[in-house]
Amino acid sequence: MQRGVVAPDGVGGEQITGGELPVDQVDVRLSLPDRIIEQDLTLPQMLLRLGAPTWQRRRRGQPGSTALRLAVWSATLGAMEVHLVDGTYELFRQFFGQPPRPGADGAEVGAVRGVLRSLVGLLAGGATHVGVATDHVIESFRNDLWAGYKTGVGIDPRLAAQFPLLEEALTALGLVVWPMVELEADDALASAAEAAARDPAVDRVLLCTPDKDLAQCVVGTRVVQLDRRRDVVVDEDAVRSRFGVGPASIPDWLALVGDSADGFPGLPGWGRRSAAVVLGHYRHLEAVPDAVGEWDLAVRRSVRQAATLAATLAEARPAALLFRRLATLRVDPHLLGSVTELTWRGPTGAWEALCRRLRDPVLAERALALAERRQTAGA
Ligand SMILES: [Mn+2]
Repeated sequence: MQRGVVAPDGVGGEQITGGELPVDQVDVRLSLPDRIIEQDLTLPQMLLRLGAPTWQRRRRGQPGSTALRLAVWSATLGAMEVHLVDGTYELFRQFFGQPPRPGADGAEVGAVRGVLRSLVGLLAGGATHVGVATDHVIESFRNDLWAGYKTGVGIDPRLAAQFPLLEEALTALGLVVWPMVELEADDALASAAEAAARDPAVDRVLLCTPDKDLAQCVVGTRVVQLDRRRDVVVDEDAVRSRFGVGPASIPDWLALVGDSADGFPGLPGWGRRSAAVVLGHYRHLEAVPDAVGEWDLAVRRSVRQAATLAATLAEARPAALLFRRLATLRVDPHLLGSVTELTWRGPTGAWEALCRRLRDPVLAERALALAERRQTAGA
């Protein structure tokens, strides 16, 4: 695997490892892949497209951050990344973010078109291995475990009707799609992430969703979450600073705090902070003693109403364990065999007809041209 090298002016091929280095002293042309040069981007835009992990808004303007980003980026260049996209989230996001738009047959297609445009943008930005998970039906095995778990009831019919079209459209674009029925899209993302991370050729797995459920799948800087809307990468350190616990404790944390989006309440009185302090120490629910007198002294002192919380947990333990089961993503070892299955090789023969249904010839052309450029570059 070829690694990129960033060369400061006049010092050919030298790797930057730190220190201050103004952007205008770096000859980035030396090591950029063609796909990035073609687009005539500024350096920050290139870094963003290449997915340099530290390129986050909150770092902007920090002293030394340019050199740091360059060093990280040079390590990332040429690296193999796998993008696992939450199709359900993308469809909701586009539905509420795009004006309505009828397709050729009069049916609403605005959200599907928005997702396709967004994903063609992801490919144009350099993504090579992509899989998309959707909730073919919103209901899953979790609805049998808890009556209040989220269902498809109340979803705008103009949104619900676009799910089958989305799956068809993504397939036509040439992407791998996992339409989930018994398990949810979240479970598919967890399954694919685990399979991809096992492959030593993979440098980084990006779970493209801001959903906090997926924080349990984050591993170091190798399996991370990417919030595409805000351009924020969440690695294991970021999970810890956001939730106060590591990825392994996220299902326990969600069980105590609850998840209104998924439809379970958590335990009364327990909040983000108390869950973080208690699970930060004990990691899992089973390890938290029933009697507050047996709690670690520092933990007892740093949560308010410790006695009440301990009593609530002692009494509602079966419910807490059930909620944790709901919050725990289920890995299907057969979902993804090899990451090479996820290589994007361009649209299928159904693509142009599909874009005619969406009344979007520009999108059709963009994906076809991109595929052609890839083929030329790879030949
Ligand atoms: Mn979720």
